[in-house]
Amino acid sequence: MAAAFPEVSKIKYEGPSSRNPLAFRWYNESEMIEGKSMKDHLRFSIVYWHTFRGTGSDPFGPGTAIRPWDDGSPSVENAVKRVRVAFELIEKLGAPYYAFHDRDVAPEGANLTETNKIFDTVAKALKEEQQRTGIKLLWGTANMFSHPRFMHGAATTCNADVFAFAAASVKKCLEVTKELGGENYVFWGGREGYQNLFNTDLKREIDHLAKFFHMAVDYAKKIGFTGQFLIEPKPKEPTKHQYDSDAAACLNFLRAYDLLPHFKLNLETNHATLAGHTMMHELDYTGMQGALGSIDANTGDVMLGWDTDQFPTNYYLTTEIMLMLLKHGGIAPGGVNFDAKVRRESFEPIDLFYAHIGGMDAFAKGLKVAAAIRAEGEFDKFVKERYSSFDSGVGAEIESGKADFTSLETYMLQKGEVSPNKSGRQEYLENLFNRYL
Ligand code: XLS
Ligand code: NI
Ligand code: NI
Repeated sequence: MAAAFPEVSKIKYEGPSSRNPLAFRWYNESEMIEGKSMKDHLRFSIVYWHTFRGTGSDPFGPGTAIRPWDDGSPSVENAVKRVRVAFELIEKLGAPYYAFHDRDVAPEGANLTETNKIFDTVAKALKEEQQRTGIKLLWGTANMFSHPRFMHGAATTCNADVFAFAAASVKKCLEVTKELGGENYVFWGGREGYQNLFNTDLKREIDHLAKFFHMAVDYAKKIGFTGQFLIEPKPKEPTKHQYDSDAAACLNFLRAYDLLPHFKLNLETNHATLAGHTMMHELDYTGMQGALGSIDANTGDVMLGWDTDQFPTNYYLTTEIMLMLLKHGGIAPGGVNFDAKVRRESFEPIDLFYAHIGGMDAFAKGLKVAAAIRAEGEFDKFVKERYSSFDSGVGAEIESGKADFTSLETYMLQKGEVSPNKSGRQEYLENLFNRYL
């Protein structure tokens, strides 16, 4: 097959002074940072859905994207042709991973048997390309939100047949993910939520969701799939309330239903924003509980309150993210997965390269800045000092469990008033952060 991007050769690192828009200025995959290569820190992954299936459509109009290799048909031939193009792009970008939904790579057939057969055919092509290029599958997932049958949800539907269909979809997708060596398996609960509590049995739906996840864990064990299970929190869109609304809600659900040993979280920047949190918050909250699994790298638009899934280009954001990934011991076996799309106006194939190069560079720069911040240790020193009253005396007694209300009252009656508070120095610290950028 002729190259889809003949005008683009392998994207190279040319350094910060490069003026070549088809080169990396920061992403130098073999550069060592904190004893590990950039490639191993970042574990970049390209998504199949936005990059190879995105058309640029929005609620106000149809797609605009020009994709000369794609005839737009739901044929198997077209799906296989797309696989070749996908791997050409991923290889030229030098990303080590990719991720897909079952329905991104393979169209549905007339019935489940046929659908599964088509999936196997496309999976064969994916495997060939993985072997040819060395590119690996970061995660697979089943799309259980696009087809009309999932209108009331998948695992949280009111229709038991739909639950069964969803189970069959995940079973098949787990088998294919295993066959392709996928290192994780993701659940984003597209329609697992509600629009109206007047028609919803909240408890029953959430119980069903937990049952569904336990079935997935059992089946993975049965077939020997050892990849990490991940849940991807998102508060709204498409439903007005998603059950996996943010990291705290997911972790509470997993703990309540005895699923925490089997799941971690896949955190997405734009979802954190929609939940009213910063990505840094979601990462730290999840990381402190040992549940940080992977990230979907993107960003929203400050002027738009929806999941615009734009490519991240803001160094401040990527530095905050990388600070958290380094703090919590890295992202493997997860990765930095570009769940991001070129905007409707960027409709030419070459825009796919500009977008990914910018995102990869932003994360590489963020990694370098985060490592510099950590090397000097100013923030750590400040935070340590801020809590130093808990290192000895009454603070140490509180932390060690020696103190109780009575002993603390005795202490305070004696002392009369607290030691003076110290400034939080927020502006000082924000200025310090900018010094590294
Ligand atoms: C949608 C989600 C989705 C998941 C995979 O908002 O981000 O793309 O990552 O189902
Ligand atoms: Ni996502
Ligand atoms: Ni999203």
